[in-house]
Amino acid sequence: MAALRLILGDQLSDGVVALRGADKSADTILMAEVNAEATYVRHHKAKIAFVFSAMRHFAHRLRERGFTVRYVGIDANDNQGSLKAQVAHTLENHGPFDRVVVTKPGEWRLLNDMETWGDHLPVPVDLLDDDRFIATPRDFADWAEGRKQLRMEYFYRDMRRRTKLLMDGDEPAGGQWNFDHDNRKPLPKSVTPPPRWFAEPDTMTKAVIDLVEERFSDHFGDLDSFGFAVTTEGAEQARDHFVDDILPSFGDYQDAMATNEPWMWHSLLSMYMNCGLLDPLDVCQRAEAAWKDGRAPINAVEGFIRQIIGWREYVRGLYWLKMPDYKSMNALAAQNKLPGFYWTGETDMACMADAIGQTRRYAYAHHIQRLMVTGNFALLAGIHPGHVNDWYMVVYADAYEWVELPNVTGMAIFADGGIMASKPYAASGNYINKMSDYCKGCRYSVKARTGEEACPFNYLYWDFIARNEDRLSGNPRMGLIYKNLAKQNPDDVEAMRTQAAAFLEQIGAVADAP
Ligand code: FAD
Ligand code: DLZ
Ligand code: SF4
Repeated sequence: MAALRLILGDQLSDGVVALRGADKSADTILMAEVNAEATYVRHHKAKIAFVFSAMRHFAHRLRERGFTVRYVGIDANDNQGSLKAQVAHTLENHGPFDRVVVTKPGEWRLLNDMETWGDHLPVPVDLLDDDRFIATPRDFADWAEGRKQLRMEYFYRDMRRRTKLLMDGDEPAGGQWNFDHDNRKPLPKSVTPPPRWFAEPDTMTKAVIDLVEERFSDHFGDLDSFGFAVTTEGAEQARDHFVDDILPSFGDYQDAMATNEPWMWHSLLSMYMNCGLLDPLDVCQRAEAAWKDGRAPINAVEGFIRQIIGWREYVRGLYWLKMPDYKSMNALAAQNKLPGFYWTGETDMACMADAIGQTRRYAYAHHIQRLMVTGNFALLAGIHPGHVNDWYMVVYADAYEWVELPNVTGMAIFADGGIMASKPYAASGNYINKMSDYCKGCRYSVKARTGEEACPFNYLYWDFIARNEDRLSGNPRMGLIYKNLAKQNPDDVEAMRTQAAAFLEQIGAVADAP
């Protein structure tokens, strides 16, 4: 008998488990562009175009490999609007099939839904574990068991041992696990980020761009600069460009930001790894080979590999360990609304305008912009985690809840109360000034803490520290900050808090009265 094998938009890997063991002469592969997935959050137009075009190219690739593929476009007459309805419709009209085979989805909401499909469909549903990660959710749970703190650094060391990446026997290559102290440099004036490779949209991608522009015209973001690769070969070209031309300086300026420089030395590979076009372990092995051949220094290669086998694996493990409760955590009782400029980019804060502007244009911002600019602002302004998570899910081409949620709720806004980070990543304008040139072109003064010219990050920072004193002063890593607060003139603190309240009111962030 024949199986119906469903492949989702982020399962575009040749070796994905649902394809393994398929009988090409009998089975059918189902891929469907459905409204439910395109609008459960109102994804950036470029994300929808990227996923749809990559799905269409992958379907073509599967046909070339000899599979029978039923591809349902978003405008197809028989499009049922959701994955479950599309599967039911296919079983009824294009069978007979004796079972449905699916790789477990990356998001809890969809797995939870799929677990009930078998109760409603006429055939059983085989939900297979996604093995495109190094650690399984079980591995992570075992690692987490009995630990008081789930610090990424220790998990990462286990992943190094397991993958044997950058290992010299049992010891870390180069004598250290982590070379981060070499990786915190601001960008010197004399150094310019290198030009980057982008894909030229082919006919199929252009058609998808037109379709998305028309059908999802009210979604956030622009499509004019669309340059994502949408095939395995294209993603491999992006990977090789990164490893050959960019990786050697990846570490040096990893935390740096610069006006109108969206890419710096970042890899721009997350969207390809997250949708399955690139294999993360293979990417890491190629980076390691560059170090072994003397093409890239250890601080760059270790820093890069840590992001993938460390952070990427860690956040996925944490997500599956803590969901579904993780999504409703709000440890700092943040209640405010997301200001409108998160959507328009229209604000006098030069750092926010730059990060949001490039997010609209490219569906991309690098880590420090996400964490220390837009994330930090949301933390300081006390914006409700639901609003912050929605925004991050909407705006980035690489956003899937398994990776977005821990990064926002855990890392950026401390809404999990310290499960992920040992203290909030709260910072005044001083940090942004140190790591970027934004403040030079800003109408606010980063040196001023109160008054018309004062940088909002400054008074919002002290308001955040003061209003969370009961929650955070017991945290040993916050001790110095609270000592500093105690030393300040109470009138100065009060003035900053008053200005913070007025500013939040002015930008429309203050929560409506219950
Ligand atoms: P690089 O800087 O080149 O890093 C290399 C790779 O390491 C990335 O491609 C990514 O796969 C991985 N990586 C690096 N940092 C992280 C991290 N903290 N968590 C998981 N993987 C990491 N990443 C997403 O893939 N999707 C998201 O929705 C997402 N949302 C984020 C939201 C916030 C508030 C923050 C602070 C971070 C978020 N990240 C997210 C993590 C990180 O910012 C992006 O992975 C990175 O910016 C992608 O760009 P890049 O490929 O150029 O990364
Ligand atoms: C992100 C996305 C979008 C925009 N559209 C589709 C789609 O139409 N069909 C599909 O199969 N997958 C899509 N995806 C990816 C899914 O949302 C993703 O598989 C789940 O969120 C689980 O990670
Ligand atoms: Fe951002 Fe403040 Fe610097 Fe302006 S002065 S760019 S608001 S940190």
